[in-house]
Amino acid sequence: MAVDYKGRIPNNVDLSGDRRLQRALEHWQPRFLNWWTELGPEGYQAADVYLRTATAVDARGWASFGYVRMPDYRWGIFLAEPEQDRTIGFGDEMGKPVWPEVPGEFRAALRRLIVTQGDTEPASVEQQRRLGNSCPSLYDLRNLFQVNVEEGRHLWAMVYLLHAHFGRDGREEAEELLYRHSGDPDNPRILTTFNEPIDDWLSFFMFTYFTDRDGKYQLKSFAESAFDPLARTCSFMLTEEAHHMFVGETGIGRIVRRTLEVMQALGTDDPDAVRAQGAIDLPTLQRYINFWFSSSLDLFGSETSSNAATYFAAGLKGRPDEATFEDHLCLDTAERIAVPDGAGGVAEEEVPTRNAMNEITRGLYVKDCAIGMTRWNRTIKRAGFDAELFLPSTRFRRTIGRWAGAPVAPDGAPMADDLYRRRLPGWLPTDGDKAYIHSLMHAVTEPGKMAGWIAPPARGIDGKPVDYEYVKLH
Ligand code: BYC
Repeated sequence: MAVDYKGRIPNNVDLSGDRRLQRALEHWQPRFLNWWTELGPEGYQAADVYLRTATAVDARGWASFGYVRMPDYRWGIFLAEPEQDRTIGFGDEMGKPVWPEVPGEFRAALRRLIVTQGDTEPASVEQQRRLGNSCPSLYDLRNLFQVNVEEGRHLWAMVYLLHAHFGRDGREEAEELLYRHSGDPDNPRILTTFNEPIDDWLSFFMFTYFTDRDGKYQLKSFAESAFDPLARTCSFMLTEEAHHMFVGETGIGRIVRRTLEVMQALGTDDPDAVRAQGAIDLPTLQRYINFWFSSSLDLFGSETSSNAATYFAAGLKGRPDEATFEDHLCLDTAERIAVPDGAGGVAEEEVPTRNAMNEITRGLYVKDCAIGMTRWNRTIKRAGFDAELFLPSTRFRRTIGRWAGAPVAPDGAPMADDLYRRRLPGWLPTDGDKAYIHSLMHAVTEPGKMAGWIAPPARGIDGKPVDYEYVKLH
């Protein structure tokens, strides 16, 4: 399906064939650009950034690289190729043709899901807007901006669905997406994690590792949707999302490598000694992992959810890679899930599988998160140290779901409430940790140079060397 780059809004949805929709989106476009100027990346708007832009949606060559000033980025509307005769793959409507339009009875639920997804995209750009001023290298600066422009495009993806399929309500929701702001006490973003500040690069890498990975699993669930335009738009978003998680995984991996170099040179893993050399000690990394992992777990919703059961039954939202499951109806099956027993311990509860969909998806996510941990721990072992980074228990520091507020240690052990409250601050980044991390954040903008707390990447972007001038500052 050809991509039309001639119009004001690049697209492969034949926008010029629907004048009303085109006009409505062209009306929204300057608002988006105003938002980008006010709340997008601070500084660097006039810099030439070596960015990839989507030029086709097929598996080959959808990315074209070149220097672009961010405000000139061609944010467009791209849906994956339609699958001929696609049928609904799960739930009560299984086997029936997928829907090109929203059925009236599911309008409110679908709008809510699309708005929640859409809200996260500009939120993340807002959260990260000041990071350019303290980039560890031009390579990293470019990656930050790549992530930012693509999150902006993902907002376009959701706004297109709202405008094209939800009439006046959809247009109003699209406006609201630019009025809510991350961390705004009066008008916050919808989901908790998207109101957390990201004002240092360690948090950025944690966010792209843990929170963008929630994005991967939510998008995979939507890629199964019976509402075909949603499925197709999310399939395409997933191809872009992969790079965001790459940034997180390699970012943390490079920090670990640099820390290990310092530990080896010193012959100790003593945090103070490591810090004295300007690297980030492993216990501090663990505290950041504890924070961002637990926050991201909340994004899957409650362990038992009638919302999730309804979405599955109706065909609105499936499980990630639904085809890999045997039973797509889940009518008479049950799952055993761990819940607080009310007396400080853990009990097992049997719940209908449909009500446990959030927990099933969270379980897949946790396994995926563990892959990076294994890789980093291997590096630590190879360097001759027996320290280990770990994922805290899924019951630790939850604010959503059955474990919300439960006093549980990072290793999963239930504990007395007052002891938990006293110990919790020590398991999370402390004020001292934050002050130390912030003290490391100084912009390094000479091509090929790296800040002292992070190792260089193994290779550059698009076959270019690491010392390529990824951002031309003028
Ligand atoms: N914070 O039945 P429950 C991404 C609400 S990330 C605040 O447990 P449900 C990205 C919930 O809305 C992916 N509120 O949950 C990453 C409900 O409210 P109401 C984003 C929360 O509905 C990085 C109530 O609690 N996409 O793309 O089964 C950079 C009880 O809900 C939270 C999506 O999330 C929370 N953490 O599932 C850029 C997909 N969790 O109805 C982008 C769309 C729950 O009582 N969203 N609540 O007012 C959904 O599918 C579902 O809304 C959720 C919740 C999975 C979030």
